Amino acid sequence: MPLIFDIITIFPEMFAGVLSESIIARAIKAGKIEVRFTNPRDFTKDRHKKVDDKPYGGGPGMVFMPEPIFLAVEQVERQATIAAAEKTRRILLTPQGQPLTQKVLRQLSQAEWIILLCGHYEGFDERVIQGLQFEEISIGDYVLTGGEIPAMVIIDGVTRLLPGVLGNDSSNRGDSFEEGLLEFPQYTRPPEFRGMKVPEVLLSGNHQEIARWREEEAIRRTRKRRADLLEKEGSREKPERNRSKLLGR
Ligand code: 9D3
Repeated sequence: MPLIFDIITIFPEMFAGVLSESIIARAIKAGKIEVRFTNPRDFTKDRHKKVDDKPYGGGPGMVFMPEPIFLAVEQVERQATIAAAEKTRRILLTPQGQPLTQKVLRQLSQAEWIILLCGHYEGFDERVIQGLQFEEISIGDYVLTGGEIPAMVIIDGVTRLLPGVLGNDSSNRGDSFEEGLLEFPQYTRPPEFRGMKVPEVLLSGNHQEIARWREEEAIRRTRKRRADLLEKEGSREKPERNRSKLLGR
C-alpha cells in the first residue's frame, strides 16, 4: 500500500517537476507513494473563483478565506479509505509552525496518509487554524511565498526514508543529522585533480583507519561549522554518542 499524500493547494502545477524526476518519480512508479491534489479554487462559489480577501483591521497582503479551504479539506477527508486514523497526519504549512527536522520526517514516514495544506499570500484566516486543528509545521526561519515548496520538501524528505526507495536501505543510516553530525568529505576518481589530491588514507585499503579518519573529519567539520548540532538533543535520534569526543574533550 502506498503512502498517500493529499496536497491542498491553489498551485498544483508547481509540483510537476519534483514529482516527475529522479527518486520521487521512481517511488511513484513503484507504488511506494501516491500524490493527489485538491484545489481550493474549485470550491469557490463566486464568478471570479476568489480564495483570498483583504485582512480585517487593515494591513498589507491578502488572507485565505475559510470556506474554500474547509470545503477542500472536507472533500479530501471523505476520500479516507482504509487508512487507520492513527496513521494519518494532517499538516498545515505555516511560518508559525514547529520547525521541520529529520526526526519529524522519520515520524512522518511511519504514516499511511499525509494531508498537506499549503497557504499562500499572508496566511490563513485564523478560523482555518482553529477549526481544522491540523499540526502546524514550518521548514525554517526564512520567508517564502507559500507552503508549496515546504510541502515538496516534506514529500521529498519522507519518500526517501520509505523502505526500498533508495535501493540500498542502509544508505539512510549514515545520513548527516541522523547521527547529529555533518558528513565527512567524499572523493571519487581521479586520485589527483588539478593538483588536488585525495587523502592518502582513503587509498590505503585500511578500513579501520578509513572509518576513524571519517569520524574525526565529521566531528571536526561539525564543531567548526555547526557547533549547535553537538549541543542540541531534540532534533537527533542518537544522542548517546561519545560526548567528550564530540565536544573536543
Ligand atoms: C507578515 C508576516 N509574514 C510571516 C513571516 C506573513 C507570511 C509570509 C509568507 C505568511 C505566509 C508566508 C508564506 N510562507 C509559507 O506559507 C510557509 C513557510 C515559510 O515562509 N517559511 C518557512 N516555512 C514555511 S511553511 C509555509
